[in-house]
Amino acid sequence: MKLTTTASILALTVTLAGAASAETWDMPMAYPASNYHTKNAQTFADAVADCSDGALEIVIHAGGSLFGGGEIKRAVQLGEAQIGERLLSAHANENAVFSYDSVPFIATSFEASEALRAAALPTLSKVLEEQNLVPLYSVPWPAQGLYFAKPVETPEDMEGVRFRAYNSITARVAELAGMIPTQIEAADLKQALATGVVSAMISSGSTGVDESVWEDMTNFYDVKAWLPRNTVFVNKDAFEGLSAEIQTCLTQEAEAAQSRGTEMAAELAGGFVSTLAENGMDVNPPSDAINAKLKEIGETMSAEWLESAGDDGAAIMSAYQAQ
Ligand code: PCA
Repeated sequence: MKLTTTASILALTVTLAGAASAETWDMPMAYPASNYHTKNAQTFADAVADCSDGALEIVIHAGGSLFGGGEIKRAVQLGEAQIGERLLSAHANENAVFSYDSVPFIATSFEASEALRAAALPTLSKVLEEQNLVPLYSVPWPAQGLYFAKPVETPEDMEGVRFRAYNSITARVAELAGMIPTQIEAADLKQALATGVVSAMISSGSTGVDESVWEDMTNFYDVKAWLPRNTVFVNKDAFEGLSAEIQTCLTQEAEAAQSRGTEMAAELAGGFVSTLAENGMDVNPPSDAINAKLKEIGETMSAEWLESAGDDGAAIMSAYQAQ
């Protein structure tokens, strides 16, 4: 009896000591728990718990529940959360480099998106580091298509339509097409559609399925305009506070998460579009007239992006073209 008590006290002491040295990080994410980005991040968090022997626990807060999409980056910069995931292109107002992945028609396949990611990484890391952030991994969304609540065959059909934007690039596409953009997070999209605040958007089949947008929209045009990425980054001080072993555990699992997430996106892309059709949406390629208009918009926007992203932007694009 005495021995058992001593043993249990010992065990308790060891557990408490272990718990005291373990670190817990909050990881705010903007998209739903069911989304593949979020599932992939959960696998990443589990793998980090594993390779750090429980010393680093990452707790995921999906769907904007801890910080809304627009607040995640700042929260991690300030250390209010240690790690987070964000659609970085939504911060192009701070630095145009953040929207390197969303310039229309520059990279329109998974392969091209991967080449562009690699080309941009040195510049992106530099810019993020100046903001006290270290990039860990990024995963693409499937290619972006246009959603409407009516058939749209000509550029005139787009005029005056209220359009959900998720960053300044998508707002600019809308503007150049004569539509009226409002920036709305995916977490607020269903309500905005249901109440008629917006009736169109550009996004992937993934978000269309996550938000069952067939309840409010009827047409999907598979434009394949670009593949935006979600980027996972960590507060630089938090990262530097880790031991070298745990830093390696984190960066190795991040690398694995990037490949795994990219594969998930590519495998799921076709099914998302089929699900839109199965739920009654008309899925079509864009008409020639719409295509021509979008190409013209793309050219305007490429020139605008290069102008606003300056030398950093030029470095990214020439590294991309050199591949
Ligand atoms: N889904 C996200 C960003 C890009 C995408 O495909 C969204 O609509 O918010």
